[in-house]
Amino acid sequence: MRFLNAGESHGKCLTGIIEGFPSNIEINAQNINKELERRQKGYGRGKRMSIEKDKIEITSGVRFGKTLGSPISFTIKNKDWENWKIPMASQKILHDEDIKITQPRPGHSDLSGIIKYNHDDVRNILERASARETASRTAVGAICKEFLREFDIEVHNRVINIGGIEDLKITEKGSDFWNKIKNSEVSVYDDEKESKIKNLIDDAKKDGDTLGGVVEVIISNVPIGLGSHTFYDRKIDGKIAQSFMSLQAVKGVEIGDGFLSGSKKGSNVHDEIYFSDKYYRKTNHAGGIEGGMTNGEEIVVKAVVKPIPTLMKPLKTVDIKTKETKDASKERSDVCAVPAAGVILENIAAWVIADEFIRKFGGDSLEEIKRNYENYLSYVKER
Ligand code: EPS
Repeated sequence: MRFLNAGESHGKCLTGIIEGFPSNIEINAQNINKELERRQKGYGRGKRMSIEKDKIEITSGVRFGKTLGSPISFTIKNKDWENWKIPMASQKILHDEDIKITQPRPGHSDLSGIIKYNHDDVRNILERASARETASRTAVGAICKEFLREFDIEVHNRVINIGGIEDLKITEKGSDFWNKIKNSEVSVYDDEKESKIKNLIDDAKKDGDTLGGVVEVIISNVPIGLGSHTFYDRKIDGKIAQSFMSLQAVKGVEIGDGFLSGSKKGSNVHDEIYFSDKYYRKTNHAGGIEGGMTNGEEIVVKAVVKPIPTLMKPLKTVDIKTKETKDASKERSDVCAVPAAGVILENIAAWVIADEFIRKFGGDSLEEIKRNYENYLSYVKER
């Protein structure tokens, strides 16, 4: 499978096309809209989120609620477009030259982008660099979740750190675990931590500052053998890392114990193998992946999200026109988007797993993939 997306943050709409998606998968637009809504939430988001009410409009590839096997295309309208018709017009129209942004923000794509693409207005870069683009990636992932549900594969996320306040407590994941996290305004389990984090976000807002954090994505019920040890671009951990790193603001990804493994001995890092009806491990330091392949345990991936580079109390920069030292430009923005990043990464993970699943169990229709999958499961049972 592959997908393409397009759209500027304040343009008319976001667009996505998925190619290679199998036929006969039930697609419920309400489920996709729920994911889009989750992405918009989270304490610390800015005023833009009160303007947008993201909804998917499927424009091809689905008929009577089921995929056809043809390319699936969709749009998500930007409601804010009404306010940006002139400054973001695609036609050559008379406009105020003073709207140009010339003070690139440290930590943003602004400066490298205008040099690389030879622009004199930072807006020509920031519009596409904006995390608005992630609405379409979330929709793609949500469509993949409709597929993964057929195979009981679940993807969840939780926030384990915002601005240094951690919610890492190892909790027995009871039946309410993920619901509680979904209902938290900052996607944490612990209520006390939630209020501490919200206070921290309020303080950062007052100070004109921003906050980052760490998100954990967990994928369960994945079969043994997605990915491969044989080649660099077939390793599933490599694919997960690439796709996670491609999310705006992500500066690091780890699988399982990740960076912590560097300070431990092998005997404390590797998960011993047992057998009782099937192979299993009592620990999961590997985060469900060994040698570039899934090993049947839960896949556990963490990503660190840096604080948003748009500061209301701006850092110093250089004006690209005058070369004078100035304050960086200020755009309306969020104070903290870590909970939103968690939802996006969850859906990005759904894309990677669905893509690998379809690669391994091949087939053009859901029925064909199911046959192949069940056949593989009975083979694995015999081993
Ligand atoms: C963003 C800046 C803000 C965020 C935006 C990402 O937008 P605006 O400048 O319009 O206020 O709200 O996120 C979204 C629009 C979204 O849908 O997530 C940025 O600079 O990346």
